[in-house]
Amino acid sequence: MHGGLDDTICAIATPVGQGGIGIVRLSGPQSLVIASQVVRLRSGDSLSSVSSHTLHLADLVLPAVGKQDAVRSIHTRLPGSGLIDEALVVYMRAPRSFTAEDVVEIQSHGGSLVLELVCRVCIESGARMAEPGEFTKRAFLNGRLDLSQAEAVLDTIRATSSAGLNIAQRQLRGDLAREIEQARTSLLTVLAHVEAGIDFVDEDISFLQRDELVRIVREACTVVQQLEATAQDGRILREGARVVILGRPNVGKSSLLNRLLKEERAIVTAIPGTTRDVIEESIDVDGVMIHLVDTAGMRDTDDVVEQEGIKRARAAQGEADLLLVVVDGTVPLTSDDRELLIAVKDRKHIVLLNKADLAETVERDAALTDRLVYVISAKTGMGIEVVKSALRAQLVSGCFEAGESVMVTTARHRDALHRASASLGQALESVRGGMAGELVSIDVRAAADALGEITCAITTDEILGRIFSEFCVGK
Ligand SMILES: Nc1nc2c(ncn2[C@@H]2O[C@H](COP(=O)(O)OP(=O)(O)O)[C@@H](O)[C@H]2O)c(=O)[nH]1
Ligand SMILES: [Mg+2]
Repeated sequence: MHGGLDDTICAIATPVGQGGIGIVRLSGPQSLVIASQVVRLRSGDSLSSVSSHTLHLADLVLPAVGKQDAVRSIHTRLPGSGLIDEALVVYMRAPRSFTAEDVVEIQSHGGSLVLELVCRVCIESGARMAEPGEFTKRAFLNGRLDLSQAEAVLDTIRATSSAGLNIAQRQLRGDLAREIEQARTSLLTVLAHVEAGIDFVDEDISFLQRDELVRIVREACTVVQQLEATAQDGRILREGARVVILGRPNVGKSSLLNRLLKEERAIVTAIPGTTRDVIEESIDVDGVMIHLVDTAGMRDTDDVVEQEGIKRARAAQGEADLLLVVVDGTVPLTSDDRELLIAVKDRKHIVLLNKADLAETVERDAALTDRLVYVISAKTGMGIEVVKSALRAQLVSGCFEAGESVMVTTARHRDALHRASASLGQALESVRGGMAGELVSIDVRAAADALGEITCAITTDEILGRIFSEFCVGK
């Protein structure tokens, strides 16, 4: 990725394809000059004379054929008037823009040729094609967003559930960053004291001071551990949860999937072995996205297609956040049922006794004790709403529901918090063991640095590259 901020970047900021409106975005010192090559204001004024943050009607035109071959080649693609489209154009003067640089956004009709031509002219006029995520990266490098906020831009774009969006928005507004920075600052204070010669084990200093330092470290440790504990929920709220439906053939797995989706997605027949592939669909349960996976029933079979299906079912089982084990509740458990129940014993799972509309559900079996068990009918819908609530409750602990607490959603943050918490634990251990202040401070420093990675007070090109490469061009 190019590092410099002195060039002007350009990209189509709206999705590929046809749309009512499409936006080409320019950011950098030459934005106005470059945009002027393609923008002719209807008012007749020059683009550089408009007030910042005002919208102007304009024609988009090809510049006169110059010496450059590139411009000539655009002309051959658009013979005639040289008119590309009409547009609304806005100029946002630095630093009051997304990137904190001079930005021009050209809002034309959303045809891909139109947007491509506008981009081409901008590039022929001196702009550089933006790299994926480069606008957001500039916002970060120019100090308008910290790294956790930049990541929240991506989370906002990708959010598929209201809960995920809610967390992304809180993070974008700096809630996570504030909490992290608070903990980090207090650790830096501790370090400053230690470096100034105050030692945790020094007999000369007052207990008050020493205890105060220990208290600060302990407090930071609690904050870090609490944040780390939200990571599991956070990931599920950000990415959704994978729930895999398992059970022997014909117990009603596909019927359950259809019932949960409220559509006839999977083929249901009375013939065992109907589902041979892995079918995946998503539902939103009260703001939590659940990716449901229907699988081939587990059994011994000579059918090679079904064997492959069962192999895939096993693989899906491994990646699941939760397993829904379906059994036919109208008959006693079979050996296949028992085998499956043993296999999922240590996994998060819910057992569903299906077909309750047919007959009285058979008596409780010892194999079902100490498990979450629900009696349902996939056919009539009985018990399904209860199952949905149970699913959600099992997947997220609900700590985000309060609307107050900050949550951690990415593996990168979780990893940094984990290291910080380990270092702080070590520091407290050293204090208790009567170690010298310098030794304690090594761990406190490591913890502060790990926290700094989240907001990027501490950063490396590698971290930046990894984060921004996840974005698409134009963001
Ligand atoms: N009466 C009744 N029949 C059901 C129920 N769930 C599924 N079935 C029937 O059981 C058979 C197998 O269902 P299916 O969903 O294909 O099972 P799968 O093989 O586990 O996916 C079909 O004939 C369904 O109509 C239920 O709750 N009640
Ligand atoms: Mg099926």
